[in-house]
Amino acid sequence: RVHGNVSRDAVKWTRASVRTDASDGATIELREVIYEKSPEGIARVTINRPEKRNAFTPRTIKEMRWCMDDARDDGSVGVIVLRGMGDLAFCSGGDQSARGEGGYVDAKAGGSEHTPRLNVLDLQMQIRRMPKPVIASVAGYAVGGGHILHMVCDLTIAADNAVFGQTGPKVGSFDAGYGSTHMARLIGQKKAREMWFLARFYNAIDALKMGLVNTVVPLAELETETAVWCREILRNSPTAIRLCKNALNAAEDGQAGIQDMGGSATLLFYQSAEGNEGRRAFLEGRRPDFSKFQRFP
Ligand code: S0N
Repeated sequence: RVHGNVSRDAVKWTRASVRTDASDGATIELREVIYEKSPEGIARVTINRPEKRNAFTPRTIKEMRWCMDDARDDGSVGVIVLRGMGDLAFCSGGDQSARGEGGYVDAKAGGSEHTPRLNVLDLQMQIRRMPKPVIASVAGYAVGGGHILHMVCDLTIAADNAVFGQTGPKVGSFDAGYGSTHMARLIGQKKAREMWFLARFYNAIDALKMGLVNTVVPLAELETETAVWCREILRNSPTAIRLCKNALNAAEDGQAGIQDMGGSATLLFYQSAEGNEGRRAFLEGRRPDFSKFQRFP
């Protein structure tokens, strides 16, 4: 009864929107990303640029960040899926046609989006700090900055047509942050150096053997298998999962990781009788009485 199989039924997706902070509740136009939610608590962010193998522009990243923010704040969401539109690519990294002389610019948009920026690093941090699991569901190419996006997700489910690799040394870019250091944690120093220095591509089975992905399934089963993993997560304790993610990150992220885990601890303490005794005493203008709270061994 406790460990029974979860349903393999299709997920009932509904298009979701992201609201601005404006009091009229206006929604933001999503042009390069599709955002969906299911009643069972799954949010799905799809990079929708299949004609470019789902390469991202600064605008794509901005839209993904809005969706991730919404998924974080929505208490009905327990797990987030990240994928690319179509079977050919999860994401092919930064859109090279949007790469100006000094970095990525969104030529189609006006205003500040003409400023070169590397906002994908903010998205990486956001996924790391998301207090809910983020699952990369990978069909086709996950290369360049797209490969790093799947690596910073908590779990990766790969279709058997998935291809992984870094292209930076070929196209004049690199990620000296998580893209290098987290990769080395995942697959080891020698393999990470191989992946970056040679810029080879690896198939799904190679990726599984290297510890880059959690499982490989036939392409036709990718969506179902991703749903099953989401459902298994959703029936487990959200707080236990949150703290485990905090701890696993903290071992790598130093002070920033400890701060994130500290935030979760404070969140729990605020909900305790002991935490509330301090708050109530202050509001009631009396000395707090912590004597009734046990000093656990
Ligand atoms: C993905 C590949 C292997 C697919 O090959 P395939 O199937 O033969 O298709 P193609 O014919 O090559 O592509 C189809 C159409 O899609 C366009 N396209 C594909 N990828 C991109 C791309 N990344 N940018 C722009 N366009 C792309 C093709 O041009 C083609 O268009 P048409 O039909 O009009 O000819 C293959 O396409 C490939 O190798 N792609 C390039 C992969 C790549 O080098 N990506 C960039 C790597 N660098 C980054 O991602 C850096 C960004 C980053 O994440 C980062 C991280 C840390 C710090 C900074 C940054 C930063 O932002 O710079």
